[in-house]
Amino acid sequence: MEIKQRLEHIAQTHYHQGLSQCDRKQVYHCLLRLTQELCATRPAATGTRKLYYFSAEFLLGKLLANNLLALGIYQETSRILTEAGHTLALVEETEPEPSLGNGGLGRLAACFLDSAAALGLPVDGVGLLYHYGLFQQKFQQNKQTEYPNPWIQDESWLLPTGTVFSVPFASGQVKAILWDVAVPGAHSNVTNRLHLFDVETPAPPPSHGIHFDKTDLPAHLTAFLYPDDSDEAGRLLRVYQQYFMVSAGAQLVLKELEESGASPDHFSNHVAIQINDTHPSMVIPELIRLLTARGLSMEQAIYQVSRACAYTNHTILAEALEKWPLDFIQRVAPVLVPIIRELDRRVKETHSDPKVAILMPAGAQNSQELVHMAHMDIHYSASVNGVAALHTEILKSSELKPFYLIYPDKFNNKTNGITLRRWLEVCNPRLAALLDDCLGQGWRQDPMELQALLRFEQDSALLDRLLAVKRDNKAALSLTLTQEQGVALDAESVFDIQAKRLHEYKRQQMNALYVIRKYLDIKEGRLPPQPITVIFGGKAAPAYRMAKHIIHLVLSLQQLIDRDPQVRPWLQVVMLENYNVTWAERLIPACDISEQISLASKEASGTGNMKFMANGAVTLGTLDGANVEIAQLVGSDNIYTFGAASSQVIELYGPPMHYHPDPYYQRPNVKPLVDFLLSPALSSAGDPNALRELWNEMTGKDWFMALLDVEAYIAARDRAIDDYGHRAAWAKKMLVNIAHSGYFSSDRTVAEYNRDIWHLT
Ligand code: 26Q
Repeated sequence: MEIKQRLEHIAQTHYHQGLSQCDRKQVYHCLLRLTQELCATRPAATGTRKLYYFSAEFLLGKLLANNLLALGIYQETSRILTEAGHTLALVEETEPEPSLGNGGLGRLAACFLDSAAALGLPVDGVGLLYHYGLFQQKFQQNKQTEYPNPWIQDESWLLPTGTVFSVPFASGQVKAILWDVAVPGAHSNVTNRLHLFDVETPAPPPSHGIHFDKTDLPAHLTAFLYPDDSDEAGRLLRVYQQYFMVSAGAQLVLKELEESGASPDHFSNHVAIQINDTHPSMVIPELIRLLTARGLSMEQAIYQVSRACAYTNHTILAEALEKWPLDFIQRVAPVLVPIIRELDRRVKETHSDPKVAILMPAGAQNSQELVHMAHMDIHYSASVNGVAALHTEILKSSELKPFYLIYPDKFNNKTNGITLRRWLEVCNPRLAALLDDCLGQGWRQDPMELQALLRFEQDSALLDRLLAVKRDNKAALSLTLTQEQGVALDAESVFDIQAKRLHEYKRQQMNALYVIRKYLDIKEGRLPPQPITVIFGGKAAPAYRMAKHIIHLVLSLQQLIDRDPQVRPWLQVVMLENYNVTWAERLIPACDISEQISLASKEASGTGNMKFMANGAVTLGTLDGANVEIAQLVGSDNIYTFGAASSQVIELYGPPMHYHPDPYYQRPNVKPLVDFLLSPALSSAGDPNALRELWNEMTGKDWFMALLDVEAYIAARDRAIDDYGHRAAWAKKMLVNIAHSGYFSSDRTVAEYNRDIWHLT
């Protein structure tokens, strides 16, 4: 049946009326059903091995448009809806965004599922079905407050499977109910799956913000992603969640293996497991447990699991490397404790260096015996990878050096990527159409073909069209922002955007210091070459005090500037509320300057940097993470880099620590900016205590060295904003960035994982 007939049929069956009589929500549900039906008719990808991507997060974003695109019916559906008096883009708006992720690691997992399906590779995701997801961010009194995000509706992408496993907690067996989300592949005919586990009776939403009784289990196991872990109950809950995910996931892996007729004796010939950071690390002892229960010896089980598993590291921040008291695991999943002890015993038998042990005895630093999750992963995996060239080098030469000396062959780099289907084709149809006009459609399947754009570098007509696309996207963003948050933007100004989780190492505070610089300049009559719009988006972890203070600083600046008629025509600051994938899809196509200003060595890769680049923004960044590779590709004329090099930063950290902010703070160009936090002007909009605390931190500690780089940053940013005024030259920079973004396709990244680690086909 044709798409049109099928849609009319679905509308008649469910709503007893034609598509044109349906309201927007009903049209959405018709499309949801049609898409589900079409996905179900496609086979799963097959191969000699199957990869399970275990991740605490899958930051999917809305699925309708991407699924229609993958199924090859986006254009046709759009036309059918127009004929029926609807607009596909408006129908898409009615879809709630799944709330199963938090930041880069979760979005990477979603891009990988999309790419694996497109490449026809047998890759399924395994995770948890969080009912209230990551919190919803609201601003009150210029501060972040958190609310649950109940995103699951009766009709959704979640498919019941009927599959149930039993997870053996210390407190008793808990049922894990399996739900699936279909992942159709573009350019392939397959549908892969994302497997999400839930408890049998999930808790209702909490009545006071995101606060709930963390000991009320199992109902709350799947309530929130990353529940507050500032107390012991919260940390225990994280261990409960992790074990629930990996135990159910491991049982699913073995069920599918057994159904395929293969023997657990040859587990690793058929199964590969990617461990996305350390949150799923307990899958290693859990699989060993389940394989020994099926008759393998400890020796055989360890061998099979170590050959199947691979570990991806996403951070070198020491505080983000998970170490759990063994006692927690004893209290949650005692069945794992003897296995972890055995894994540790074997390590200690061969390696005397205490730095590579899995179990760290209670001692001066820690009151309890700790399990170092990353260490377990490295010893008992076949591969350890970093997520950008610089990151992998830092892992090898410093953070994980003792491990690299033991296992040089395990270490490898897989520079992150993004799916250009979502991050260009779907989110920026104007640019996609222009690229089709210039290059044909081949770039959609092979993004390296975008390089052919370089032939148009001198083509002023094309450059003008590129600028027109950007202007239209900026106007569209302004409209949406006005409708949804009551903020109008000046589409003729330069749009400078920093959108990412709030963290001191990402240095949103340094961006704010630039805003203060401009504010003071304008007050003193020094006007910028053109009006500047600075947009921030991002959530702070609810218990991360300084990150919340930085949001408060930005919101206070926003209010101060909005109310100042002298400054406002030249400078606008917007802290967008509840930044998520949907907002990213609107912001990124509208960006001129992409802020990627982490302290060098601290951002493992970044993936927003790649998305902005592919949409014709020019990066202003440090030589950190994948910025280094962007700089190599586009050349120094087409990126603005500044700041201390990663090697210098690593030196400064010591030990001993060689950095103190004071000498930088005392500089005449720096002090007034930082001291503005204490000014009566800002205090009129903000909370003096919060701003004072932030000032204390910035002048007394400045752990991520914002004051070290701030002068170089201001100079580089001024230069970028000056250059923006030279429209033709700027358009060339945009073009060069788009032309080189093909390398950052996650299709390339996933193909590399398959070639070097997974060996699926
Ligand atoms: C750690 C300890 C206890 C509880 C939670 C955590 C925790 C939670 C989330 C640790 C890390 C995360 C998320 C990390 C993350 O998103 N990392 C990003 O991964 C991207 C994909 O590789 C990179 O591009 C980013 O540079 C990296 O920051």
